[in-house]
Amino acid sequence: MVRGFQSGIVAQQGLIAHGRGEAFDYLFGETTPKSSRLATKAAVALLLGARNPVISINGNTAALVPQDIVKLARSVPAVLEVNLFHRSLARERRIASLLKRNGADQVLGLEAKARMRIRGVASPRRSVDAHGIGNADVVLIPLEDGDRAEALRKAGKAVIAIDLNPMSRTSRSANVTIVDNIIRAVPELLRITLRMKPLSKSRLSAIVSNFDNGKNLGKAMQDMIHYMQGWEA
Ligand code: PTJ
Repeated sequence: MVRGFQSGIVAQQGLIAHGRGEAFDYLFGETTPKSSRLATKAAVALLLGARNPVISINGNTAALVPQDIVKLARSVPAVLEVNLFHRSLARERRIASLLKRNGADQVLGLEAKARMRIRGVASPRRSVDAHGIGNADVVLIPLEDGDRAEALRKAGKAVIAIDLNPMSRTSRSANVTIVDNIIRAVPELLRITLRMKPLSKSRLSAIVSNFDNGKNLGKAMQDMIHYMQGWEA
């Protein structure tokens, strides 16, 4: 993250956000909670069943999992779009070129002409690519702010969040929340995508319908409590 900051990929605020995430990660013993395995399957079912799936990329995501996020986009396949909270054209360009160096053919989010606005978002994240997030039915938003997660839902999109805080507004407003560190969650999404690819559309949609995000977030809290109860100095 420090290297990502020094090379202009990560925003200053991204370092603080990372610390917030790490604090929660300690409460899970820095391992993938059991509850997130179910969420990962539901997320993959949503991605594989989508017409226009898009993966939204911010500075932290680009710095932490540049290679695996590109591999995930290729294997679904899904579109990659740079969408920053603390927006700057220079950082957008650096992130897009980092993704391209890691194998991405196309990265949306930089073309000023293609911009459209998502209603109800005050931050610069409201501006999205009309051919990317604007046209998406399913959007994966790692480390997102609550306003845009809610606005994407209101715009009729299915939202998949990756967020270590099970109580955040983003976690609560997503259709599927993977409560895990992005450095473990994305490789796992990739592994499960390759495994679930042969499943039929009806099987994928059954997996999505059987998933209850509110209930699963409750399980994530239980996972956290369970870890802390078993901890001895
Ligand atoms: O690059 P930008 O300009 O788009 O900015 C990105 C940040 C992350 C700075 C921006 O989106 C932000 O401020 O996000 P928040 O509101 O802090 O939300 C980030 C959420 O991600 C918080 O709930 C953190 O607990 C969580 N988080 C932080 N690091 C990780 C994480 N979740 C999973 N894995 C992590 N490594």
